[in-house]
Formats: sequence, C-alpha cells, structure tokens
Amino acid sequence: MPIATPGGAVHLQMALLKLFLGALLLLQLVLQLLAGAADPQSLNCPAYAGVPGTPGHNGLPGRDGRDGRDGATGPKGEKGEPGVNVQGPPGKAGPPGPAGAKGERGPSGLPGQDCMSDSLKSELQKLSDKIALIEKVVNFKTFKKVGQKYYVTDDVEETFDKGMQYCSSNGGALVLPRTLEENALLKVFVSSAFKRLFIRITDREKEGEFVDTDRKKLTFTNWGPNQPDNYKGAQDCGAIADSGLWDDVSCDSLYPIICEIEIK
Ligand SMILES: [Ca+2]
Ligand SMILES: [Ca+2]
Repeated sequence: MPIATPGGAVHLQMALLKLFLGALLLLQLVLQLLAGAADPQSLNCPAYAGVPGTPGHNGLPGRDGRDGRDGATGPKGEKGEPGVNVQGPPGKAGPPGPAGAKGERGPSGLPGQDCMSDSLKSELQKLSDKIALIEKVVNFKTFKKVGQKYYVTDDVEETFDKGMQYCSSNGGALVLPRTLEENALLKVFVSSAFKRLFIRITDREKEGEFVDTDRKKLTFTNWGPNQPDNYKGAQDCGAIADSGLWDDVSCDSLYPIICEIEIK
C-alpha cells in the first residue's frame, strides 16, 4: 500500500478533488431533475440554453398608421406686423353729417302727361260744380228743395232788377214757378208784411205780353182776377201774392227776393 509516501499524498488529493467534482455534477443533475418535475414541458427542452446568437437585422419599416384625431385649438397667435402698401377692408359707416345748405330752385319741368280721360274730367267737373252750388244753398238762411231745384232766401228786399242781379251772383236766378206744385210751395215764402214777392217775368218788351227774362214764352201762369192790369201804366214786372195768384207790379217796388238754384 503506497499510502504513506509523498507521491501517495498527491495522488490522494487528486482523487478527493475528482470525487468532489463528481459530487457537484451529481448534485446539479439532481437539482435539474427536481426542476423538471415542477415543469413537465421543460423535460423536452435542452437542459442548457446555449450561447446567445448574434442579433438579427432590423425589419422593414411598418405601414403608415391612420391619421389621429384633431387636437385641441391652440392659443391665439400674436398680432402680426402691419402690412406694407396693402389696403384693408372699408370700416363701418360713420354718423350722418350736418344738412347742407338749400340749393337753388331748379328750372321748371315739362308739363306732365294728362292721363285722365275727357269723360272722367267732365264728370269730376260736374261733381265739383254741384258741390259748389250745394255749398251756396246751405249758406242761405232759408232753403227748400223742389225737384232738382232749391228755393233759397236771406230775407233780402230789393227791386226787380237788383233782385235779378243778387240771385245771379249767388249761382241762381230769380224764382219763376213752372207748375202748380212749385207755385203752391213758393207762396209760403211770401211774408205777411209784403204780401208779395217778385217772380221772373216782365212785359217790358211788349206791353201786356209777359215772358220770362230769357224772352221765352211762359208755359205756366197763375194770374189773379183781372191781372195783369198794368195799373197806372207802370206795372211791367211779375209778382206772386200770398194767395198764390200772380199780379203785375212796379219793377221799382221793394219785395223779398227768393232765388232758385238748380242742381243738375
Ligand atoms: Ca206792363
Ligand atoms: Ca197789376
């Protein structure tokens, strides 16, 4: 037995080292088996991962993604510098200025075109004339309608000729009854003081032949008994009494004047 020699001691140390390394390998194997029992899939994996390979090359860039949603509105930017030689939009209209001085009168224009028909103008003129006459009628103290005529009076007392003028200037004529009805109506104007009033007939042209002042023959008369008698040779104008009967009287007598105004 070479155990007690120095060379034998070296061989013993080497043998113990191999035994220790073998124990370590055995221990590692046992530990791997225990780990494999906990993860059955690892039984098929190699027990040693090996040395890591070299990194692969970078792949090709991916496709562009879709556009994202609009972000929030950013803060207002700073005011820009004023433009150079660029005109901006017109500003708001200012308040109206003070009125200017009145201009001079312009020249007269051409006469306007008359677009109213002659018949319409005629109707308007008739209407205007009627209104004017009715205004005159109602201005009299007393007026009474007789057909298309009005008997009017302001209790004026005049001679025959002045009475004729008075009625004419008022748009009418001295009265002359042409029917018994008109005659009856006219007598109510006769005042008790005068007992008579003038009617528009005369025989100045030919004594005893009474006509109206237009020299037209009378179509209606209502003479009293023995009239006209041309009393004292000085009765050339007609009158009507309160009885309604006619008489010839002096043209210079003063009697109430009744006018008739015809409204056609
Ligand atoms: Ca006479
Ligand atoms: Ca008489």
